[in-house]
Parts: sequence; structure tokens; C-alpha cells
Amino acid sequence: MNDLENNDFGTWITYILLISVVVILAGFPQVTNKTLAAFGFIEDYCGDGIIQTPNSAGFFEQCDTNNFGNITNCSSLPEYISGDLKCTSSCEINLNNCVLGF
Ligand SMILES: [Ca+2]
Repeated sequence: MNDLENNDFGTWITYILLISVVVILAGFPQVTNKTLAAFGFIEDYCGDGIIQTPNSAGFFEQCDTNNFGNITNCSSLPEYISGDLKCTSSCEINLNNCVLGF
């Protein structure tokens, strides 16, 4: 019985370790680009505040964080009269908050 209890304890420790690894790996992609850049593995990435066409991942960024390049707001775009531009976490311009003119 005592051996069985010890085995149960070992099994729980294993589960806890596995869950910890999964939680750490699940959070890792959020810091990957910054971490890779900090160590010099990549130079240009979505989230560095600079629009690259393309960035190190080969993606042509439309915006980056609060940087929209020559576009200053929704009304600088044809058809739109007001509203706030958003830059998605994948560096694409989101016009959902822009108001269309008529
Ligand atoms: Ca970038």
C-alpha cells in the first residue's frame, strides 16, 4: 500500500511538471519575436514599431503597433471621413472603427 501511495505521488509530480511545460510553451509565442531579436536571430518583426515590407518572416506589414506610415488616420484614406485606425497583432490595418463617407 505504501508503494502504491509513493507511485501516486510520483504520477502527480509528473502531471504537474507536464502541465507546467505546456503552460510555459503556450506563453512562449508571445515573446518569441522580441526574444529572437534581442539575441540577434531576427532583425525585423511585427511588433517592433517599424513597417517592413517584408519583415524577417517574409510578411509585408501594412502597419506596426502605432506606426501607419504615410496614413495618419481614417480620413486620409479614400471613402472614409473619420474614425481611428487600428493595427492588428499581425500587422494588418483594421478599418472596423473607420467611418465611411457618403
Ligand atoms: Ca515590423
